[in-house]
Amino acid sequence: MFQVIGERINTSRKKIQAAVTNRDTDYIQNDVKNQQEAGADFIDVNAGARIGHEKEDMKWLLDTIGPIATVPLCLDSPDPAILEMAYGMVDKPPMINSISLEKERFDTMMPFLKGKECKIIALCMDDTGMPVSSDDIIARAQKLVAQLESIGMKQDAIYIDPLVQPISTDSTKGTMVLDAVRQIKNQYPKVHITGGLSNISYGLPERKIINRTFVTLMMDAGMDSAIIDPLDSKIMAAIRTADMLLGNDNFCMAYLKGVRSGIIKS
Ligand code: THG
Repeated sequence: MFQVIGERINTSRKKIQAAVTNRDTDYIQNDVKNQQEAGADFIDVNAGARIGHEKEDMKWLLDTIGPIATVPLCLDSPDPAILEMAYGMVDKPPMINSISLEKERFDTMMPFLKGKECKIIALCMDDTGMPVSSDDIIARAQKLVAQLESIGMKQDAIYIDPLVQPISTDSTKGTMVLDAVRQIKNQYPKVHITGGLSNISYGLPERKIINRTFVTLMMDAGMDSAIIDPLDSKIMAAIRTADMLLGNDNFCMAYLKGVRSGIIKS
């Protein structure tokens, strides 16, 4: 089944930033409960937006969310020191978001990850920047999988993020990532494919219809997880329906349950 990483606890979102600044425990706990009830399999926690406050904000968020979290957390920071601190504060094995091929981040993250019980999101990013072709995405994914396997990580603990790029400036950016995902999934059936989707629609109007059409195409290519807002009922319904149509929902049980509970509506 498709795995939803709930993206809402992110200080780049205005209301979350205000709640974090004011140390509003109820607001944060309610938001997490809502995401869990809507079907989030992981809760992403990103405290990066208040410059100079990431460490104390991340600490406070984890202290606040820990007691009510029923699902594992997805610890989201580009800073290995923040990830290391956060890893020490969770009671369920987390997802770590992220490692990349950028030398500094890679060289710090690898020894830290060795022997840890966790899942890892691996970004197809290196010191030259974003990937420029399907083959480039695939080559980066291959490097990441090989390196992570070399420190004992199992393929099904690895979540490759191919890095979605805007279609508004280059009409090939959709097929570039779709083709790459298809080939990565073909080569490594146990490796997961995840990522944010909203970059695809950057610069265009009515972004949500683009994002939710794109996620179903990505699912056909092999994406089996995404970082999304689980309270967006339209994208959730599209994901549940696509999962059923792709054969990942025995006897359509999850679909039928979703319809009965009102989560899935046309
Ligand atoms: N890959 C990985 N991790 C990621 C991303 C990714 N983490 C961060 C981000 N991208 C995914 N998370 C979010 C969280 C919130 C929003 C978008 C992505 C969001 N954005 C509103 C907007 O853009 O309109 C802001 C609205 C507001 O201010 O409230 O909500 O790609 N591995």
